[in-house]
Amino acid sequence: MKHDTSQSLWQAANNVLVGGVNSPVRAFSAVGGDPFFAASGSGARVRDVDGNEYVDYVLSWGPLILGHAHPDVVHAIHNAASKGASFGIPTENEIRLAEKIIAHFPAMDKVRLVNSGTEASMSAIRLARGYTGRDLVVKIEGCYHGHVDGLLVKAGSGLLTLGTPTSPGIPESYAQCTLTVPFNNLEAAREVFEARGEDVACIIIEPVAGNMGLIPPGPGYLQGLRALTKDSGALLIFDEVMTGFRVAIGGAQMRYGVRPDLTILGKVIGGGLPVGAYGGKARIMEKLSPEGPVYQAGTLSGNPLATAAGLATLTILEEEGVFDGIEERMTVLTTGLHEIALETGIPLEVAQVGTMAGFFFNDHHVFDYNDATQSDTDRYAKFFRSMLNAGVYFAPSQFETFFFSTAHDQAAIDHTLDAARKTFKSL
Ligand code: KE4
Repeated sequence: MKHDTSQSLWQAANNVLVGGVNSPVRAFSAVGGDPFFAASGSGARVRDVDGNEYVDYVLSWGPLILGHAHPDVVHAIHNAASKGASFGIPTENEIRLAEKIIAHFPAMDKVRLVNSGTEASMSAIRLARGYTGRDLVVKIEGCYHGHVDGLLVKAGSGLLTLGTPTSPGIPESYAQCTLTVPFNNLEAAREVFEARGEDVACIIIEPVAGNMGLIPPGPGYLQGLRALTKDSGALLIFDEVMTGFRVAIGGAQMRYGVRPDLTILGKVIGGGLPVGAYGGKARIMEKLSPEGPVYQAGTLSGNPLATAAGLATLTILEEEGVFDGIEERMTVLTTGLHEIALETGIPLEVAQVGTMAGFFFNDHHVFDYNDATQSDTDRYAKFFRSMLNAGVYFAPSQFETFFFSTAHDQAAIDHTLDAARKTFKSL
């Protein structure tokens, strides 16, 4: 594959953009080599500036559940743009998108649209603190909720030890309000709530972890967190930025039958344009400005182009059989990958939940962050580069998830499995 144009753009990018990118994971640091530059996308495939084509399993990190440049989404954006890009005045589509979200997420009476998952997480936590009058936040080790100061925190030495920042620029005082517990460990969470429950404003979790690779919740885990928070008066926040409209059309809360107090959404609800959202019961949401005292605002929140793209996406996704079709076809791929690994004797832990999946080069069951970090990241990097050279683009990190769309047809699956057969032999 030729990469001359990508290479020259990469040089230019590094002159003016930090690390050549606008989001760190795009720099391919975890897998080596330099990123390609996207020129266009169509359906399941993305084409780079040198004309190389790849079956795309990153799909802009989840949003493109209808694939690239779906005609209905393109038309919706074009139609909205022809009437004006932004007003900063209420528009009807903000109502219609919120109505659709609430129809699929009955744990929400009201929604606030924002511009990113990070903004939604940050705002939901402020609302939880404002509603409960408490300061402590419990987060789950390995879960990611955007670059929120108080959540870029690693576990303290003990379960009950307040966190320490994982990034410079975050005051110790911020981390001192965050406790971190392991994923899938209800006992650890129980210990925190027994010791500090009355000070805990909320626990925030990716109900299916997607940012340490993909790790589903163990049996009863989410239900257990629901009970703990109910007893202590803390709010349960499901960060469904990735899992919303992905692990089920109603997200993890539909799939596992657990209703959180606040839900965070993003990605799919914007159809590829910048959207985040958070919502919950009216008694909580009414604390938010302008109804209540908890302040949050945004110039481009509910932007007409983004709401149009989101509405077009959800309208197709909720059509009879569309979501199930994606899930069923993705199972053909994940089953095929697992079979190839078995045939070649390469230990591969594969997990699929709905229309998202992950795999670890690991010979143990991966149950939490500690297990995930035991995976063979060098082997993942080799896998990634070999598959990329064969025209298949998986996430440029072992600790990410991959996604499917309505556009990933049998031809895309066959191409991927053929490439995997050759790749696994080289690992
Ligand atoms: P954004 O601020 O990037 O829109 O959303 C942050 C976020 C919040 N919650 C969850 C569960 C998320 O997965 C994310 C963002 N996901 C990453 C992929 N692991 C986005 C890719 C990137 O950072 O460039």
